[in-house]
Parts: sequence; structure tokens; C-alpha cells
Amino acid sequence: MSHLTQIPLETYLLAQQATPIACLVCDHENCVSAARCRNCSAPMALAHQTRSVKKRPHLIAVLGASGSGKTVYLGLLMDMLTRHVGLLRSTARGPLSISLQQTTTTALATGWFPEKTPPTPEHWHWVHCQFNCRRRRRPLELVIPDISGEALATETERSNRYPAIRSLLAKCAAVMILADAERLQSSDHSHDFLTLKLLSLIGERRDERTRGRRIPERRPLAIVFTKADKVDGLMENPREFAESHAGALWSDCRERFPRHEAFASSVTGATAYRDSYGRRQHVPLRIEPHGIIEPFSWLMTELDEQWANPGLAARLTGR
Ligand SMILES: Nc1nc2c(ncn2[C@@H]2O[C@H](COP(=O)(O)OP(=O)(O)OP(=O)(O)O)[C@@H](O)[C@H]2O)c(=O)[nH]1
Ligand SMILES: [Mg+2]
Ligand SMILES: [Zn+2]
Repeated sequence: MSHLTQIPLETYLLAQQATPIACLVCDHENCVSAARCRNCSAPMALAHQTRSVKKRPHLIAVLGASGSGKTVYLGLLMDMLTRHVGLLRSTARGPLSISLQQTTTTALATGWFPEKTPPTPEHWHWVHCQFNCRRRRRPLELVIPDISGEALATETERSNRYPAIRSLLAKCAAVMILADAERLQSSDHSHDFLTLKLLSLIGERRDERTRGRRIPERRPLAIVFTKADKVDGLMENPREFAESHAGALWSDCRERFPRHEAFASSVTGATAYRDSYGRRQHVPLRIEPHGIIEPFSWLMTELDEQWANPGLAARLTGR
């Protein structure tokens, strides 16, 4: 009787593991089983999903100082889009893409604002979704990260501390700036400097990609004044507010991005302060979203027009 057994050597599995896959955000090559990029910590699920749908998504940069309202705005926007508000709808790709709306709506529903986004890239939410509008023939693939304002500030001081931010600024197809309207109305312009620095970094990255060729900037930029519930009359005329309360920022946006528009948004109808474990916390009393969909819808229409002609888009963005 023979004691020999046959074990098939499944070497093809080893070969598969050895095939690298490029990170969608920074292009760094990673092992196929990696959960996060070794260079920028973006989830590798983005690259795997892109590979399976065979369509490269557009990166949307949502920028603003810490406390400007990025997480609250984006979380609610994604929640409204997945519920198919009006003509617009989005479908999340992968479970990770649902975490942002889950965190935000859970916090708001229990009477709190979500926590400040930590500066560590492993804690940022990345939303990969397919965006559709009933008027549009083809859906758009989008990737929208919710980046910490503190990390954005560090990147402007120490270049390449966060490779994900650097790549996002270089590759983004559309820009959304969030600015705290309540601060601006009280003449507090301390947040403007960070936004101006980020806009200048986008310009620098673009010059690197176009190698100095004079190509007109065609990417759309939406500036959104958040916390409009605290500023009378802002909802009706955000452009007038931009000119009178954010002059330097607004003129920089107009100069750098010929396709620009100003918007106002608010998530709450009323807010209050509550003591919790000895800490005074700002809490929402009523959730009454206003102006959440409009800036995003405008950006998508602009993006759609630009990408309807891929040859032109490639020339314009220097890709
Ligand atoms: N009144 C009012 N306050 C808001 C609104 N949205 C956000 N806030 C307040 O702004 C704070 C900051 O909002 P976040 O969305 O966490 O800000 P962020 O830009 O993500 O900040 P970082 O995570 O630090 O980058 C919240 O904790 C609320 O106190 C709004 O629509 N109205
Ligand atoms: Mg945040
Ligand atoms: Zn990466």
C-alpha cells in the first residue's frame, strides 16, 4: 500500500498575489491583497472597484478649514442622493462608501453633530458612487473624500506630508470650497488663508501637469457658504454675500476658475449648546436641510459638459 498523496501546487495563486495594483488616488503600486495604499492610505477598494466597473472615476475635491462643515454637508448630501431626491440619485460602490452618510445621519438623528474628522488618513471617509440624473444619458463615476481640515492645513505648511491630499489637488476634476458664513459675517477671515493656499496649490499642481503650457482652466469650482441658518438673507443671495464678506477669497476663485458659482447651505433649522461630561457642545435642535443639492448638481452639470467631449477634456486638463 502506498503512503504517497498528491497535493496540487496552486502556484497561479502566488502569481496573482504578486501582480501589483495601482492606487486610484496616488498611482503607487500595491500588493493586490492590501486594504490601504502603502503610500497615501487611501482604500485599495477604490482601485478594485474601478477595475471591475472598467470606468475611471472623477475625483472631487471638497476643501475647507477644520469646522467649516465638510463632514456634515457631505454626509447629508450623500444621504439625500441615495434617497433619490428630485431628478438626482447616486448608488454607492462598496460598503466603505456608505460609512460617511451612516456616521453623519446617526449623529444628527440622536441630537449631535458628527465628531471632527481625525487628521490620520486611515480615518477619512472615501465615497465612491455612480451619480445619475434623469436628464443625463450616461451616469458619472465619482470619488469624493471627506478629508480632515487639520490635515489640509498641515499639507499647506509641509508639502507631501499627506500624499493623498497632494494627489487629490493634482487630479481633481471639480472643486468645492466650503466656507463658514457665520465666521465671515463676523469679519473673522482666519479660515480664508488656508483656502487661498489650497487654491494656489491646485494651480501649482496643474502647471506641473501641463508643463507650463497656457491651457485655460475649465474645471468648475463651487464655493458654498455653510451655516446659512445663522446669517439672515444669505440663502437668497450668496453672490452678494461673497462680494461683501469674502472679497479676497471670491476674487481668487474667480481669477483661477473661470467656471465658478457661489451657493449657500444649511443643515439645521436651529442649534443650541449642551453640557456633556463637562464639555460645552454645539448640538442641532432641528434638521432642516437647505441648499445641499444645488451646489453639487451645478458641479455635475458643468462636469458633464466638459466630459461630453473627452478629447477636449484631455487637452484642457493636460491628462
Ligand atoms: N448652525 C450650523 N452649524 C453647523 C452646520 N453644519 C455644521 N455646523 C457646525 O460646524 C461644526 C463643524 O462641522 P464639521 O462638518 O464637523 O466640520 P469639518 O469641516 O468636517 O471639520 P473637520 O472634520 O475638522 O475638518 C459642527 O460640529 C457644528 O457645530 C449648519 O448647517 N448649521
Ligand atoms: Mg470633518
Ligand atoms: Zn495611494
